[in-house]
Amino acid sequence: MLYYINIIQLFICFIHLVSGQSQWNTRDFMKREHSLIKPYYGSGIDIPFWHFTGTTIVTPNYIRLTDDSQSKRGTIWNTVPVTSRNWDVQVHFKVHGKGKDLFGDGFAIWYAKDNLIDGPVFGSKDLFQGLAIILDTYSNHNGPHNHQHPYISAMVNNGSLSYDHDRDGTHTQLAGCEAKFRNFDHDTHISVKYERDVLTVSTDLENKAAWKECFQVKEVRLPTGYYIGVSATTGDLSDNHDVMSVRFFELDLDNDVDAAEDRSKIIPSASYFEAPREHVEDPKPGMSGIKIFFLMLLGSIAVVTFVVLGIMFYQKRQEKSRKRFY
Ligand SMILES: *[C@@H]1O[C@H](CO)[C@@H](O)[C@H](O)[C@H]1NC(C)=O
Ligand SMILES: [Ca+2]
Repeated sequence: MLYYINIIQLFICFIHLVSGQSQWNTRDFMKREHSLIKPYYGSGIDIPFWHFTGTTIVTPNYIRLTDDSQSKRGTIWNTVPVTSRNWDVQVHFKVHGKGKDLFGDGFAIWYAKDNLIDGPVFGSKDLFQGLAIILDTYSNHNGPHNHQHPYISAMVNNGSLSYDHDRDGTHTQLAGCEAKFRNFDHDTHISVKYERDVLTVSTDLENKAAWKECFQVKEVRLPTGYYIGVSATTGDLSDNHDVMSVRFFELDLDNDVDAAEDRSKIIPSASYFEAPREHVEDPKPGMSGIKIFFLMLLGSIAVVTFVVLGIMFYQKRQEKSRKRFY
């Protein structure tokens, strides 16, 4: 019997493997010069095509951008500009730490003009040019929020917009989705696909080897010649932010009429921003206890007076009617 169950399990595993692979790598091919896969080191002391800065450390099995301690900032950047117009970047990552309710800050996947410049936006520079996919684990906003964290969002910037941490970037995001991606034992993946100016972000967080769409945005215009990167930070709160692999697929599209257009000089732009959110004011400072007490006292006095007056009025009328009766 035990033997029989084992065979079934093995078979299920096999099906998972096969179906998983067929869903992932289709006819698109991985470009080695934009990918980061094990073993990370080539023959020399450098990782071919990649540089890292800050607290990033490279181990045989993962690249740790930050460990689970405060005030860390680490990045890893591809050093070869992307010439493909249509692509899919798949990042195998792991965010984990001892914090059960408090952890942060998160990490970002970049397609940006400037690589290797550290800064305050999840480890990389603000006022960037390009695309940021932000996996924000900590909600900085004190007031009511329209979504839960962890939260994945996209921001496209021509260098003029500043990422606002206090609002968790909600005023500059194109779209977003809630996604619990922390502290899993199984593998977690994200795919950032840019195809015919449509940006699609999907995740595989449930160990199903299948992509689940997080959001899709049309009419996103990104130039060629930018760099792929991943960066992370911790602040007062922390997490381990690990990258296991980055796989870059050039998408081979049939009849791509625009393929000949030179996109190297265009400025990053997006037509659709998320519908402006209802602007929720932060709560006003509450009334002091004494004020509330006096208001309630005044209220009770008013009620009592009203009731007493009512009773007096009623009695007077009764008296009057009695007098009339006799
Ligand atoms: C840059 O983006 C801002 C905000 O979306 C926009 O107002 C501005 O016109 C853009 N500048 C250029 C040069 O495209
Ligand atoms: Ca945040």
